[in-house]
Amino acid sequence: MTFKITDIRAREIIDCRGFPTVEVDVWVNGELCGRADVPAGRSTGKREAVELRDGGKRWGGLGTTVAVKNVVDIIRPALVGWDPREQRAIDMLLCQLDGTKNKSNLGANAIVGVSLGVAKAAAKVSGLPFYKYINTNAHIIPVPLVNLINGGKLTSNDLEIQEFIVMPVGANDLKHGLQICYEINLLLRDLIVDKYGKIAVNVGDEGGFAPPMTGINEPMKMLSKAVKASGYADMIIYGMDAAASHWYDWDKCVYCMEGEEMTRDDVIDMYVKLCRDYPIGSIEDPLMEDDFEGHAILTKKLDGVQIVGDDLFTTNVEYIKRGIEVGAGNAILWKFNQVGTLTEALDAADLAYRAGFGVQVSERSGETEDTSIADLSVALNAGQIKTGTTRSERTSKYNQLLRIAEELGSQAYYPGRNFRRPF
Ligand code: 2PG
Ligand code: MG
Repeated sequence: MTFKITDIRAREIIDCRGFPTVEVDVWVNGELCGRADVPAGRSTGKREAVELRDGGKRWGGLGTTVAVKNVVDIIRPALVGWDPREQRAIDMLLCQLDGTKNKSNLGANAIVGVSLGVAKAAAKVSGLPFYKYINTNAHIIPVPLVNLINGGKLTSNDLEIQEFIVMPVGANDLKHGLQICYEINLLLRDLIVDKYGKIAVNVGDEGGFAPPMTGINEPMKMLSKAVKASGYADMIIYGMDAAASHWYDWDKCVYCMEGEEMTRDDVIDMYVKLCRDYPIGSIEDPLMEDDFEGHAILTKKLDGVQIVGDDLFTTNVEYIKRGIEVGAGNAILWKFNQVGTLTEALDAADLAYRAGFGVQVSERSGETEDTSIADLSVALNAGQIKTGTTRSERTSKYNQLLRIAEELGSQAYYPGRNFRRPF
């Protein structure tokens, strides 16, 4: 049977923040086969592929009608007639059509929607679940990194560090792990209400609480209090996304926390002390995104702790290579829209694995009900996923993972403490 893309349609839809984003439909042999929504970041790295926004008055300048038009007028005519299973060739063609290094011509939001939509259409015509189409050996159900306390750009509080996370590494499986994390979340809620009042349990962009805290000690103290109260302390390790570029003063070249200016050495000392005080398993973007050398120093100092590059690597082989060469970090954050096509993002994961780096699949702070990253985390056998706490655009990913785990049955493997290197 031959399969040919017969149409590609696109529209502007609304993401979880109420911002417009792009949705792409890929039709094969006259039938709608693949639909993909494009996520969007807010605490973005400066080396990410560029999403096209309309500017002007409409929707505060955030409109995506130009990106939608690029899909329909430029990409569609180039892809009609292609077999959707030719993912690499199609993605390379998308890069060619764009012609820039950072996808700023057609827009990464146009390109990523088509790339993912094509992959989902190919899975459908192949008669396979999406995760299985990407990898027949997909069987690892990831450990969730549940960010219970939110700060940084994802909230309206003054907490410098973006995400304080629990990882249920001692759980039997994902279902058990989620139960543990959400029980801790309930206890944390009570502690926050007691100390800051009920207004403090409003949530941030990724569904974690956003109380009026600052610094690193106050949130860690309260989080560990909730963990202890839950009785699950021996099953939990902590993670964080420091997103340090966003509390770095780029003019003065210092880090700023709780009104104090800190040098790189001060910040490194802060993490070393923190790792002595708490079982910390994972720190993302601990230093600003240009400091590969500092990341290398910290990775060495915190032997055994996962150091994840998000803004540092932007899921891009060029920067991951640099990180591998100098020993900056030992894991990548994997966000396919940072680089713009699925193929390039899969290459980034391959490169990371070959260098012994971990791969943490991640949401964006702007998500929709599209659950593709759940499937992709299993397809990559990544062993870990960061996809928020409450709010349906987050929990929908966990729910999809629970369905996949059920489908895989006894083949499913939850890596627990081996989340960084599940094999
Ligand atoms: C991050 C992400 C997601 P954003 O920094 O890791 O948690 O945020 O999508 O805004 O870049
Ligand atoms: Mg990050």
